[in-house]
Amino acid sequence: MYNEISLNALLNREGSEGNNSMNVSPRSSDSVSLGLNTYHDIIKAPAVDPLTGLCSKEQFFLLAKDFDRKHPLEGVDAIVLNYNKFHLINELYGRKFGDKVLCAIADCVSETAKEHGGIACRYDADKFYMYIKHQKNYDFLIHQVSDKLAHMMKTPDIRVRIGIYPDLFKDATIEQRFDRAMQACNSISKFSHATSYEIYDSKMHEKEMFEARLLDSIGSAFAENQFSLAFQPKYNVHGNHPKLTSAEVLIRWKHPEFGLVKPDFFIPLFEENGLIRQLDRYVWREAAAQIRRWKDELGYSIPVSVNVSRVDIFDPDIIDYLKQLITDYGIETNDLHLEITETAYTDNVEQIVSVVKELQREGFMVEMDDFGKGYSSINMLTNLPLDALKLDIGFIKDITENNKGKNLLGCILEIAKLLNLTVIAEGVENSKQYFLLKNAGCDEIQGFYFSKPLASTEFRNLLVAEA
Ligand code: G
Ligand code: G
Ligand code: MN
Repeated sequence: MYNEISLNALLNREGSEGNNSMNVSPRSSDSVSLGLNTYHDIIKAPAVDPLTGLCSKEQFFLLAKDFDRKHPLEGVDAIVLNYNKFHLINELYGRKFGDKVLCAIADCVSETAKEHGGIACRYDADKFYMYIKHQKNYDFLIHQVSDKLAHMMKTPDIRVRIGIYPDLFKDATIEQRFDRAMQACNSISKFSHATSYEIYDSKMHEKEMFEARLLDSIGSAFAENQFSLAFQPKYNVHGNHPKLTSAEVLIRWKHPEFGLVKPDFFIPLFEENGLIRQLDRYVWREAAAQIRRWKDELGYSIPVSVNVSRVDIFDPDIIDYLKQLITDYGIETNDLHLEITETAYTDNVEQIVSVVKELQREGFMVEMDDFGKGYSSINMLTNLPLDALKLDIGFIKDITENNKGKNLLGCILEIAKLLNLTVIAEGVENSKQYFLLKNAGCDEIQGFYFSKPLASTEFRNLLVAEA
């Protein structure tokens, strides 16, 4: 039934019945009046998605563009539908059933698009796109693309995250509009329990523009030394008096226009476009140089830990680069500790295990950062090469008021002792938290209770004062 595409092409005014929708069959030139080039492109592009019979995404974009060309003043909406946890349906009920559900979704989505004078396609896997006439209200989507389906298929409730880009800014290309709809879609939590939609708004637009300008200024940031290192003290709390023993290096960006930009904001941006590798290498080199300077000035080494992005783990030269740093500055591998975020371990277990094993063989100390933030698993801990565990700030936050948290802390510390891991608590802000963590057996403590991150000279002064 799907060999001949009969999709409701957009709002072609030459179409029949006075409404501005019509059927487009890309294989018969008489039923559609497109420009010659477009027509050529359309027949060259794969026509259908073989599983669902919806038009292919290539066709979809060509038809949407063609509509825009013909109806520059018509309001339209770009809509992205992301069906949650679809792989679970495959796993629980088998692929064949999964395929059936996808076809049912395709029918629902394409019917909805048709009813609103538009077209639909399956973008990939369980992601669908719709391009429809501009709507004033989108509540109908919830029923049309999820409730109705769940009814039809009797599947476990199917949740959809829906992102919408209404045609407000006439300057955007079709691809940009769908990217923005996708951004709106991604702003809905993956863990949301109901089907919901989000409309791309001016706040998202501003954020996007800000990010673009930040990315644009990265080149001059390196050239003009806008990045600097802050050192947050880490105290060993075994004895009666806490002892300042090391620091975590945190990057700071002093932007000439935006002021101090927080790493929480720009690290993910740098990770997305791969620049994180350059940034982290810069930080590691500066940290190694600082370890050297303190060694010369004080006569002893102060180990510091640097953050290693999950992206760095895929850098084939990471080990050689770090080894070279040690040689260049004449320091020891155990002076430079490496903090690797917990989610890097869950994302790509095999890669990380081999890289971390090699780093440890070379003598580097490896700390798992943000432990307790993601899907921490005890099994993961026993199987991974590691020297230290850094408890996530979120875990510490309400630990003094939370009995479950206290018990869990006890368990984690017991397991850590069995595995010979040092346990570091970060984000410790007050004496109540401090004493609870110290008495429970944490080895090191970092946080505002002792000190905020400091400039290198301030950190040195503190070292000297406490020696
Ligand atoms: O203190 P602060 O707001 O600086 O840190 C925010 C987050 O940014 C932390 O999760 C920290 O791990 C990360 N971060 C800080 N400095 C660096 C760095 O040099 N490289 C990487 N990859 N992450 C960093
Ligand atoms: O790399 P990591 O995710 O561990 O980075 C630590 C982050 O926590 C940094 O942003 C640092 O500035 C911040 N931080 C450090 N100590 C405290 C603290 O005691 N309280 C709070 N709220 N934040 C802290
Ligand atoms: Mn860290």
